[in-house]
Amino acid sequence: MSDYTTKVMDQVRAKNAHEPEFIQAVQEVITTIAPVLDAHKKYEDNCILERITEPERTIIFRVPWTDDKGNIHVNRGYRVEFNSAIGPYKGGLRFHPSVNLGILKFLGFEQIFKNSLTTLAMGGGKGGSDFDPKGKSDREVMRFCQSFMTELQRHIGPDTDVPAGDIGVGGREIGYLFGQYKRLRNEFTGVLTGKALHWGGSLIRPEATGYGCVYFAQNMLATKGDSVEGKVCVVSGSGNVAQFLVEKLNQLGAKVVTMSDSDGYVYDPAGIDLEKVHWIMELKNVRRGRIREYADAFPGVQYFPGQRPWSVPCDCAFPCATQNEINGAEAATLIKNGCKLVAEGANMPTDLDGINAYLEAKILYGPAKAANAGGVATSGLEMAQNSQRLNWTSEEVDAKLFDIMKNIHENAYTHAQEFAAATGSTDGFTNYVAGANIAGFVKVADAMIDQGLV
Ligand code: NDP
Ligand code: 2IT
Repeated sequence: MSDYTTKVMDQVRAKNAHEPEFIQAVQEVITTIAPVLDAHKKYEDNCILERITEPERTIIFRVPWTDDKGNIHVNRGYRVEFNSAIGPYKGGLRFHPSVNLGILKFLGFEQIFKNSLTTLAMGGGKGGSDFDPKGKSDREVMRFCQSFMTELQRHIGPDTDVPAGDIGVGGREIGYLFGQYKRLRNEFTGVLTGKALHWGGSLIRPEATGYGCVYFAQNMLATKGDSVEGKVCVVSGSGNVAQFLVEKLNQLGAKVVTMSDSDGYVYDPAGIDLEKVHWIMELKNVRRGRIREYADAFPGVQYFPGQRPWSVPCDCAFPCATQNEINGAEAATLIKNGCKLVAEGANMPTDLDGINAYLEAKILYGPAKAANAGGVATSGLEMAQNSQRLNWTSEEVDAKLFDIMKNIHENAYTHAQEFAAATGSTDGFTNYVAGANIAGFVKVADAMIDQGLV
């Protein structure tokens, strides 16, 4: 690290001492963009790192709501409006008991560079609440969403800040949030993405993160003349991202042997085929059940309570649950068992030791902000359709998603090669972490310089 990056990293640690996930996300970016900072002094002269690591605005608010028995509950709501250099703030809302400011700052920070990579005009933001939708009735979730939006509505808008879903926020929650926004503001606009199809949503948005992640994996494999066909795949999670990722892997001829939730994982040596993954969609999205029920429903399946799936031998791994779900030891186990590709559907699922293990082993590693950018990219396509008051066909949206993922791969690949010596991208290896971070950073940093000290 240079003097400049060391100084900024020290400042970030001191200022955000109680936010380990945020510090981790910043460290990953700052250490890998060092070559471009060394090559172009304008970034240091304009204090870009100091500015880009500080959110433009952070909103924290009380969310009071009543349960079905009339008891009062109070949760904390957040929106981190991190960076608007290249477009309105854009990023999901997460409802999960673990949510705190540090986690949302890491997610918002990642979103800046991810959105930049999509090629669309979107700044970075993230929000959410420590509310736990699990075990709540639809009416309780509705009352919570209405209370949350009653405050959030004054801070967002289709040209200001456009939230979407993330963990714990799917079609049901987006519906309740949109309804309350419309009622309070008396306007029907594209203020949220992930809407249902018959009131402004885009075809393929539910599928986009999972499909996009597989397209990214295909692009990485193509550089080796290979494809996902016939590959044994280990997947974590069983929510939105994991479901459609497993669907696409099946469509392309891969075999998926695990899925999980926060209670444990299932191992199905026969493969979680299309019929089985559609059963999981019904289990998770309609009955809101647990993954362990899969082991009772299908023969030959083992359930491992309290464990993550990374000890299962595989060709490819797709973490699609949450941050830091693969540590250094788990990454080493994956590699030892023959894993040749990791593509991240979740945000920051691998810790810094794990990333180093992938890079040392020189496997194909698609970091989150590149590999899972298909979701927010398709949100950008939903915004475009809303602005035009038109709906594109699923073939049109999927083709655009496919092209965007190809471009993101190319962009990360090219930037890794441009700084080959510094990123270790030699002898046929590509450091996509460095490539994606540099490509995402340069566009935002140059826009910040153009727009002056704001
Ligand atoms: P969902 O809420 O639909 O599903 C989340 C899945 O991950 C569930 O299976 C859940 O299990 C599991 N999970 C959540 N938290 C934990 C935890 N602490 N430990 C173990 N398992 C956990 O969310 P998504 O599928 O939308 O999101 C999954 C990941 O993908 C997140 O990292 C998200 O930020 C990222 N992402 C999502 C995008 C999107 O468009 N939705 C876009 C890009 C990234 P359980 O049911 O037990 O909680
Ligand atoms: O992490 C992410 O990119 C998302 N949760 C999707 C954000 C969006 O605005 O669609």
